[in-house]
Amino acid sequence: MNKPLTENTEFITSSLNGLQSDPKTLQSKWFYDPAGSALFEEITQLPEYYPTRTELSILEAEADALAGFLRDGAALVELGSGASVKTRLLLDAAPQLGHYVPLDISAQFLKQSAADLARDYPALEVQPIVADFMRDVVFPPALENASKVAFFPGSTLGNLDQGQAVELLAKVGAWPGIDSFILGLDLVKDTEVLINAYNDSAGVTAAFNLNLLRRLNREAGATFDLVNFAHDARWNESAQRIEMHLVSKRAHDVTIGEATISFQEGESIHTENSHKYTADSIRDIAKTAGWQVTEMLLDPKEFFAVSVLKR
Ligand code: AVJ
Repeated sequence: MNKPLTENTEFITSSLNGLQSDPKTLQSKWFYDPAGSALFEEITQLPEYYPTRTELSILEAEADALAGFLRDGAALVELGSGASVKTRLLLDAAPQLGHYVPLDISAQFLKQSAADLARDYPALEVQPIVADFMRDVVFPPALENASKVAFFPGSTLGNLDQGQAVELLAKVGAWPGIDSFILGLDLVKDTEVLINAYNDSAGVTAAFNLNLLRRLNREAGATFDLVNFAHDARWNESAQRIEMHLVSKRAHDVTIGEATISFQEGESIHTENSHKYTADSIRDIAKTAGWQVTEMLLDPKEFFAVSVLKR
């Protein structure tokens, strides 16, 4: 299979491109190599990182209501592959489902989580599709006509800027047979709560951020010395997002193959945007993309929203 090789080439070219831009950037989608995925799992357990457990509490409390949106024989199509507790909460509440279709760019991850779910839900047709859901998803003929409900938990949509988010929602809205969209999004709240969620006291988020440089050293032969960079989480008020940066502590050079990247003291590499929404801004992007929000399920503190969108 040539997928890992292609992905590696894309990681290196896109990273070189970002590091040669001004301001410097690296794409957050590259956080999730095996080490990064393990660190993210650890993040979801941190006391400061409320999104995962809050969304879970909403899904738990409202699983039956959400299952009501899944028709007999329908396909639940998850953006990103979930062998996760969240997926299982929905599957448990909706025995009438016909298909579970996880979409993921990582064939290996997809295979494992699909196998786990197929074993635990023998009545369900588990049909993973290796696909980048930002591009066009092609469904196999057997799924073409199935009624589809998209599921995008975890506030992962928050990584996209508004234009990209609308584009993705519109793309999903054009899938054949698409009926509803269950969308989990983190909400705007007290700035300190937000920043602490991305700057935990145990330093796990810092390690997660710095792992991008480690990955470039491993996979691209880069010469990043991690002690030269500091993790930084900032609230960007006008863009309503948390930004993660890696800030160079001193002026120095790093090489990646033939390329030399020069850093000034205090210069940052912008590594992630995590957009936070309000009830209004969720309705806005949905409407712009041709959807209507019919349900918005919140936790008591109103930290997180699970919305149900209809065509
Ligand atoms: C997986 C994109 C939802 O933005 O909160 C966690 C990733 N970054 N801590 C988020 C993340 C730093 C996470 N998402």
